[in-house]
Amino acid sequence: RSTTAQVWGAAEEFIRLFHRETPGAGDPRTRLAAVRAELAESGTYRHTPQELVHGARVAWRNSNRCIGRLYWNSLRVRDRRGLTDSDAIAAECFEHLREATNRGRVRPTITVFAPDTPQSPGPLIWSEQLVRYAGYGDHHSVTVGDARNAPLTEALLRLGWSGGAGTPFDLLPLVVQGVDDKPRWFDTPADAVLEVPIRHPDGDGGGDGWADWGLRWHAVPAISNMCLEIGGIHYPAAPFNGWYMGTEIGARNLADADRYNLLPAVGRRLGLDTSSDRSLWKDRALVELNRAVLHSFDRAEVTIADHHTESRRFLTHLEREERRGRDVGADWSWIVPPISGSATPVFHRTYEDRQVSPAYVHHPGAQD
Ligand code: HEM
Ligand code: NRG
Repeated sequence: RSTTAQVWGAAEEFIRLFHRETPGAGDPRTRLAAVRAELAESGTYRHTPQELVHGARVAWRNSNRCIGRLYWNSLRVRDRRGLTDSDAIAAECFEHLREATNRGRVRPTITVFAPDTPQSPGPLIWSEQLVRYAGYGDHHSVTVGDARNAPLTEALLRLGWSGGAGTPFDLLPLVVQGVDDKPRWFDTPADAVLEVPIRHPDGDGGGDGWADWGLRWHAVPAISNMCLEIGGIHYPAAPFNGWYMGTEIGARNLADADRYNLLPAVGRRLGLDTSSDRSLWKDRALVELNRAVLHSFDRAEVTIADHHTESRRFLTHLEREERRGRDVGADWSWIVPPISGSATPVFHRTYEDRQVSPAYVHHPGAQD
């Protein structure tokens, strides 16, 4: 836990940044005096709604692993700092999903729940994302579903969840731990989650039976296990979302050998020679799987970016920030897309990977 002196140091830096970057916010001195007094009195302080909005946006701007930062200043912020109980938090997470999904026109959104206080830690969302598919089996051999979520699936079964239908795409309940409470699980309402069936644009020319295969993915990636840190205040439950970049699904979630491991099946459907690495069947299967993902989201009219477009936007972001006199940190190994890296402009340069605040940070012990 942070000392009052540490909170004050971070608070002062943030309040100055907020006033520097917010036209009309005026001289920071009055606000700094008020924060100082509140801190001395209570050991914490409350952000104004405007400070919260700017803090959440700047935390996105400071996310070195994120290629999608061009639109950082239009993040929608849902202020739910009054909520500490798991049932109210779960209900607002589901409402977040509905609003962010927006029937396919995905809107970058964050919902901020109660912060840590000197009296007690804030609420915690155990689920890595608001929408996750079950992984059944044990850690070593997951037989059905998303192996990444096998630990969460097991935790849910221990908490009394009776399991899903046993398909590869069973929606897991959301696990929330309210303030002064144990973790509880909440079934995800069907109307809160939009999913996209995966088809290939060439129909059977892209290999037999994509339609009958039953592949799907959810429309909205909403990370729910990172802590939002603004000016020394920690918001441990602050789920946020943007839209997907196609490669996240087509080159990682469905393709990684320790996730859905679909490349061999795609290769066979395409009639490729899967007996030799040198036929580049994996590379060809990756391209076709990624074409299928982009095509399917387009067909369903759900927002998704391709990696070429999102890479160009990121360079625009770098230029724009530079013109504003701000350095942009970035982590090359996360920014460069997992396929065709060298065909995108983000590959051909280096970045400074400095950590600055406000920030989204992983809770200790959480998956990265
Ligand atoms: C990471 C794209 C919106 C914060 C990433 C990654 C991609 C990405 C491709 C790497 C993910 C991976 O390799 O697993 C996008 C796109 C967005 C978007 C296309 C569309 C608007 C946002 C928003 C926030 C955000 C709204 C926060 C407000 C982050 C953070 C990470 C990240 C913190 C690192 C996650 C980690 O460490 O596991 N983003 N993003 N992004 N993004 Fe974004
Ligand atoms: N790769 C993960 C999601 C990580 C964040 N990606 C975003 N974030 N696009 C996956 O589910 O595939 N976002 O806030 O839009």
